[in-house]
Amino acid sequence: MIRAFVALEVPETVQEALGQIQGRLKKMGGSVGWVRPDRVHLTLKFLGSVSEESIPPIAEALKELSSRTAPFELRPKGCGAFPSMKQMRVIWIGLAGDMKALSGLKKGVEEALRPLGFPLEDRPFKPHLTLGRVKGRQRLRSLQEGLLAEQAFEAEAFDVREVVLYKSDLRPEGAIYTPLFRASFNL
Ligand code: 2AM
Repeated sequence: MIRAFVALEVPETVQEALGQIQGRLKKMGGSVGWVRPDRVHLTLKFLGSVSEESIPPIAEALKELSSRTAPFELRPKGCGAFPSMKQMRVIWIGLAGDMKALSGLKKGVEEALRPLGFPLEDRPFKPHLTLGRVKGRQRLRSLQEGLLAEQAFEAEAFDVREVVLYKSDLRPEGAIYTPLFRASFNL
């Protein structure tokens, strides 16, 4: 079985800016599993464990969706924590730009994969880039203050031109994500 998800890649220029904000937040201390900047992505749909045979139809469905999708622009902007700043389990970077196109793409992915047996997501879509996952409560106050000080964070805008089907391998040192299939937008 393959642990799979559909996501958008972020370009290197953005990864660098994410590495910089991570560096500043790391100084606040705390126990956080920081996502390596080159592994940061925008998840559209987590598929869970899928069989090897189901990869080609998933790829085909994403290809069909991409053939009627136009490129659009996104810009990393702001930051916060899930489920809340107080509870802080996931530290994220927000997104601005063509949010309508992004929501449309998310909906398109849901609809494309539904016939393959993937149930529609019932939680609202909260587009984000996960920067780190909080592992312990120590120095949490300092981390919260650090994150509040970064509210004005922005990185360079980038064009979204494809969706990527990823394989995720869970490792003690952090998950490894490998692209299995890229579906380029064709409009
Ligand atoms: P994230 O986008 O908030 O980081 C690969 O595991 C990606 O799928 C992660 O980046 C993760 O969240 C997202 N994801 C969504 N639902 C998940 C789940 N139930 N288990 C693991 N990852 C999930």
